[in-house]
Amino acid sequence: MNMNKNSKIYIAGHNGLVGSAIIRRLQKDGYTNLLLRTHKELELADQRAVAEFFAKEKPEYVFLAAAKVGGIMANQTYPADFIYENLAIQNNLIHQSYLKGVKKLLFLGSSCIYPRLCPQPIKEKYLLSGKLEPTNNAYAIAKIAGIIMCQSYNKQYNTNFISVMPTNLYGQNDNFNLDDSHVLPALIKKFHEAKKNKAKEVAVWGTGNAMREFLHVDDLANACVFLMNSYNDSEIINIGTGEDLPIKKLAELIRNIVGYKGKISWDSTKPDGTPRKLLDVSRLHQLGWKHKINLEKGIKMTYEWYKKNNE
Ligand code: GFB
Repeated sequence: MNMNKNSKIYIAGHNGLVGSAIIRRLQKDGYTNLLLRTHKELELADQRAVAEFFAKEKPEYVFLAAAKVGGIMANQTYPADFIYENLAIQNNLIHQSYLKGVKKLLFLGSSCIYPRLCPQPIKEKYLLSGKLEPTNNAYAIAKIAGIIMCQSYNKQYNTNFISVMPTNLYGQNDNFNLDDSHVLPALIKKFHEAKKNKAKEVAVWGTGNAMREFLHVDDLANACVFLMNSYNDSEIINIGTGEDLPIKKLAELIRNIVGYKGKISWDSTKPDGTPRKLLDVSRLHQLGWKHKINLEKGIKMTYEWYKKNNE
């Protein structure tokens, strides 16, 4: 079931953080027949449009990297958008992949699907063993529905739809808009602007005690191509580094990389979210895959990209 270099591969969401990294990886590996559509060209929430697209283009492999995503505040503010748009997109893409005989589909979930207080590091088998984190349960339920949908189609229709669960991601092409971004890009932007404007202090959200794991998106793309070519099991599989750190340490690391000399203040009116969500990546390691980009190097790469593309 491995892709060959001229397989017709559709990357849904190719302009996003994950989709654009998967494109870079596939092109580097010599896959030449990539099928792409921008959001303007194809509304993935539109069932008829997606059915017509699949009938016309007949992709053989699908990376389902299109989703409505965002950080903790975006999830808390727009839960209806998160659940509606993600269910609509994945329902259409998974169902059409089945109807049109797609050879294999890779569905991207997220580490927020796991229970808020499950044992750490989190094993795939802990899914649905407890209450979800309230700040993002709409998004999490949508992603869990996508997982169960892939597993149900595999069972009933003998499809080959795999579901991968990445930890928090960062890297080039991330969203740096402070209202709906994730923490790492938000802090790069905050410290960069504070340095430029000689601000006295930077407000960081929460208490800083929440622990997070961060994987560079180039490593994620590498893992997705590896799993598309080697993993054919319905069980979900975690993708991460297996290391985490407190937001407090992350803030100090980014402040030093940016070279900001001012103070850090803590805005406790903002939520910490789940106290910890470190993934157990031993199953992925047993398959022979390990991340390559460590956090400090990854942040430096991302900051260089940010300065070149946002100034
Ligand atoms: O990255 P983040 O928004 O998402 O927040 P989650 C991570 C931690 O960073 C929280 C803190 O404890 C935030 O309070 N933080 C500190 C900040 N300063 C900032 C800031 O300026 N911006 C942001 N955004 N956070 C998301 C889920 O949870 O994880 C998504 O809501 C998705 O659905 C994603 O699953 C991977 O890691 O808390």
